[in-house]
Amino acid sequence: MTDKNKVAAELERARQRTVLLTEAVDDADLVRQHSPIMSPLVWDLAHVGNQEELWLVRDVGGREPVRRDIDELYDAFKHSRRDRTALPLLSPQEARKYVGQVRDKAMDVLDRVRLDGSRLAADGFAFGMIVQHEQQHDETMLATHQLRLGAPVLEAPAPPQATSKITGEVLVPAGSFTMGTDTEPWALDNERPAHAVHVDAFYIDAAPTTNGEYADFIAAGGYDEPSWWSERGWAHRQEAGLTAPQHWQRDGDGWAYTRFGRTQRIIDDEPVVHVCFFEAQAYATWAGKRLPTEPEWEKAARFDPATGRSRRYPWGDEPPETRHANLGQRHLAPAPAGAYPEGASPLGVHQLIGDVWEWVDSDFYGYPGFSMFPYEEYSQVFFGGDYKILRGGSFGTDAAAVRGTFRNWDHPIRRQIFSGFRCARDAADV
Ligand code: AVJ
Ligand code: FE
Repeated sequence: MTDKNKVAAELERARQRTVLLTEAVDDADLVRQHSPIMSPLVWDLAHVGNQEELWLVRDVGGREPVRRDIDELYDAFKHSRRDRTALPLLSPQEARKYVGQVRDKAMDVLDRVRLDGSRLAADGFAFGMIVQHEQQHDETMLATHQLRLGAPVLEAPAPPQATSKITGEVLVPAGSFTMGTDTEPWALDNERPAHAVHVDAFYIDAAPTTNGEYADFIAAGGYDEPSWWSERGWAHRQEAGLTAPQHWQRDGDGWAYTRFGRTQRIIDDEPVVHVCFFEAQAYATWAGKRLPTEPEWEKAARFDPATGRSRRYPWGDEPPETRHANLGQRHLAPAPAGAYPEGASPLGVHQLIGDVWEWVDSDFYGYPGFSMFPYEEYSQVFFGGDYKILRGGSFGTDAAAVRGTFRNWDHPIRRQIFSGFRCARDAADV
C-alpha cells in the first residue's frame, strides 16, 4: 500500500528543491539563455507545472484544465531548447503562480483519489512519475546553474572524505542475473520488465575513474592520439576542439575547474565529471580497458552472489540514506573514491549510485517485452541507437529519481550533464 503522506512529502521535497534553484537567481537570470543546449530556468519551472497539470490534475483527477492555452509552449517536443527564450513564456511571477495553482489542485486530487482505482494511479505511480519528473528537471536546472556565468549563488558543504583509498577492479563471475524490474512501484516503463540476462565474467573498476587518472590520460597525449578514439569520437573531438573535460582549465602545471562559479584546483581522487561518451571511451581504450555494457553495470550494482537475487540498490533493498550515496544536491561535487563504503555492492564495487552518472557502452532500446507506459515520449521515441545509456545518478540526482534499475540516456557528445564513467574489461579465462 502506498502511503499518501509519503507521496505528499515527496512532492513537497521536489518543490522545495525547485524553489531553491529558481529563487537563487534574479528574474533576469531566470529568463536568460545560459547555453543554447539548455532551456531558460523559467521554462523548466512552468514545464514542471504543466506536466503535473496534464497527468495529475487532468488525467488522474479528471479536472478541468488550469491553463489549456500554454500546453504547446511547454511541450518539450514542439520547440528546441535553443528556441525557448524567444517564446511568449509565462513570466517568472506568472510561472510561480501557475505551479502553485497546479500543486494545490494536485494535492486535492491526491487526497480524494483511490490509489488502486486505475493503472495510472496504482501504487501512486502517476504521482511518483511526477515527483521524478520534477527532480529530473531540478537536476537539469542544476546543470544550467553550472553553465551560468557570474558570482556563485548555490552553497553546500563539501562531500565526505574517503575512509580508505579505493582502487583496482572487482571480478564479477559469469552467469545469469535478473535485469530490470516488475516490482519496483515507481520504476518507469524502460526499466521493465524483469528479464534474465547472461553476462560473461568481467572485471569492473571498484570506483569511477578519477580526475587524477583522467589527467594522466591528458598528459599522455590522449586527446592527440586518434587510435584511442572511435571514428565518430575522433571526428567529434576534432570538430568540437576537445582538450579536457568541460570546465577544466590549465593551472600552472596542473588543472583547475570552475564549479557553480567557484574555481579551484582539481581534486585528484574525485570522480571525473563533465566528460562525453567519446571521451570516456577514449580514456578506457588508452587504459587497456573498455566501458562496461549496461547489463554488466547493472549486474555489478545489483547481483548478490549469496542469494542469486538482484537487489534494489547495491547496498540492499533499503532506499538511499545519506551514508549510502552522494545524492540530492546535498553536496555540489562528487565525493572522492572511497567516501561511501556503506554503499558498496556485495562484490565490493563502490559509488555506483550517486556522485557521477556513468556512461555505459549500450544504446537506448526497450528491454525484451517492453511496453510503453504511460506515454511514448518518456522513452520510446528515444529508442533506436542515437542515445547512449548512463547509470547510477549523480550528486545532483535525487534519491527518488534513481535506483539500481534506473536508465538515463543522452547523446554521446553531451557533457553538460554530471557524467563520468568507470572502466571494465573481459575476464575470458575465469
Ligand atoms: C531521462 C533525464 C533523459 O531530462 O531529458 C524530463 C527526463 N523526460 N522530461 C530528460 C525527462 C521528460 C529525461 N532524461
Ligand atoms: Fe520534462
